[in-house]
Amino acid sequence: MGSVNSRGHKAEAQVVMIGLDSAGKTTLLYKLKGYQLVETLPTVGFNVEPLEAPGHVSLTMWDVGGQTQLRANWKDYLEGTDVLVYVLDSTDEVRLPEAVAELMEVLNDPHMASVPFLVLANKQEAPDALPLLGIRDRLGLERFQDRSWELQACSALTGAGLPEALQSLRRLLKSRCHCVST
Ligand SMILES: Nc1nc2c(ncn2[C@@H]2O[C@H](COP(=O)(O)OP(=O)(O)OP(=O)(O)O)[C@@H](O)[C@H]2O)c(=O)[nH]1
Ligand SMILES: [Mg+2]
Repeated sequence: MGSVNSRGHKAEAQVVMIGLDSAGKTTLLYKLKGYQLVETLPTVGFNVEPLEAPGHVSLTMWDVGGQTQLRANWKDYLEGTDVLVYVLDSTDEVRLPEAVAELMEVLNDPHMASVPFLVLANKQEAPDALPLLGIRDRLGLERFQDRSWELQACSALTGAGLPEALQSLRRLLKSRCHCVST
């Protein structure tokens, strides 16, 4: 994955987005691209789109299907990842432990050693969404002292929190590759 510019630096950052089915990954990708919102279908395989983030950061964003039988394929996308984006459905309290367990498994993959990650607590505009602080406590991310991570609330539906999510991505990429200038 990826390309190299004339100075031998990576020209685009590789961002891999995963999370349980129905977390809102495809909706998020399309919202970031500025596409008209349409009702999505569960992703079988992946979607990939180039994306320009603030500060002239070029991203290639991979959106990988999250249905149970597809999760074994996640590891095929991890090599060469500059930042992992993990999307949570903030309204799905029942499956929060499952979402956390899947995240932990991915973070243990050898290709993910020292890769920074961004957790997006999506669907925050929904009345039954768990508040961000509650989600933070349930994730227990404080145990990851040895790598960079951020947690951000957002709504792929309204777009709230997405500019902040892109800023988080930029900060996390800074520590990772030469595609972000100071
Ligand atoms: N209320 C609300 N619904 C959302 C939001 N984001 C996505 N959804 C809805 O959640 C459902 C699933 O969204 P998708 O984007 O297809 O989910 P996904 O994570 O790509 O799912 P898979 O492709 O199966 O892994 C759709 O009905 C979306 O409209 C959000 O921010 N708020
Ligand atoms: Mg999808």
